[in-house]
Amino acid sequence: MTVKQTSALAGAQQDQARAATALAHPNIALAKYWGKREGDGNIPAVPSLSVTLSGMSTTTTVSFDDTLVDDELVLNGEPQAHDARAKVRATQLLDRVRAAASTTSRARIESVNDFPTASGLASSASGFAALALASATAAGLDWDPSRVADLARRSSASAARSLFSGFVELEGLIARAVAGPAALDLRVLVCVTTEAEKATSSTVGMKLTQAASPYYEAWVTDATRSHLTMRDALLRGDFSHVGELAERSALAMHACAMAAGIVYVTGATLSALAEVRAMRASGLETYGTIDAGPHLKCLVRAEEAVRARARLEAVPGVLRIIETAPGDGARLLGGPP
Ligand code: 2P0
Repeated sequence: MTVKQTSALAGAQQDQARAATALAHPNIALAKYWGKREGDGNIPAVPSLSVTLSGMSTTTTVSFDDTLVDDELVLNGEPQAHDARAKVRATQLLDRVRAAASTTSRARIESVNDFPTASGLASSASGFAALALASATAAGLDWDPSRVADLARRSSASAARSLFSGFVELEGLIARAVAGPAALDLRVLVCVTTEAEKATSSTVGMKLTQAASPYYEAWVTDATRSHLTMRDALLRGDFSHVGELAERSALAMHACAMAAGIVYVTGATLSALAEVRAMRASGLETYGTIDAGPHLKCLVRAEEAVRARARLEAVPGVLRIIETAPGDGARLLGGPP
């Protein structure tokens, strides 16, 4: 046995691994964030208002282990290469945790999504929320949700919102719950149009939009104003007004991005949106929203979800529907062993 093997064995025997598992749901923005403030810190240029969605989840276990020479990431059962984008982003988050906890230990991360990854279904939101909570806990940091949200935001701004339950606002650095899951009797029907990863990440799409869209300034002005109007409508429990503003926010965001050449929608997305609008015209009140990917999300009152779902299932290009509802923020499933 070499000296290296002997010391590795001794390290394993002393096993100082500290572990925690966290579960987080993705969220979708009803009032969208698109664009970042100048400078470092990953701070959104506009406020956003989201709903955290039960019905889809990421579960992540982080184990700090003094015997590791590098962080390891296994995503949906697949070990990620040292320089894979997901692995690099995970290590950046862990580096912040290590600095705060005054440790140099590397960590093993195992993360599983029960829905398509990196295709515009907010897997980075639930992924970084779960990773932030699990890693801070595993490192022994006794942080409140706001502090964990700030850690998550630095990796993916929308992830800060998944720390909280129900309807959540992200304004500058701060994420906070605005209303609980029962504030609207809402269902969100996620119309999955592909299982593939998207070609342009949100981060890149935002940069290109800021650099090249002639409508970017108008977007920032309009998004800031309509966020406040939406918050008022939400606090009144006004489904119709929240829905109208949500559909408008999504279309404004995509119009702004499209003017810079960034197109996330496909024919299937637009077919599903057309069906949402046809339902609305015929008295079944539904609204559509679209994130940085080709899936259409349909907002509908809970008691009308079955009817809307049947109509959307018949739309060509809609592969399947995931039914979600306002849900809880990120939570721990297990602490240090
Ligand atoms: C949102 N999206 O408010 C908007 C609407 C997608 C469309 O936030 O660059 O993964 O990592 O902060 O948070 C998705 O972008 O982007 C997103 P980064 P993130 O939900």
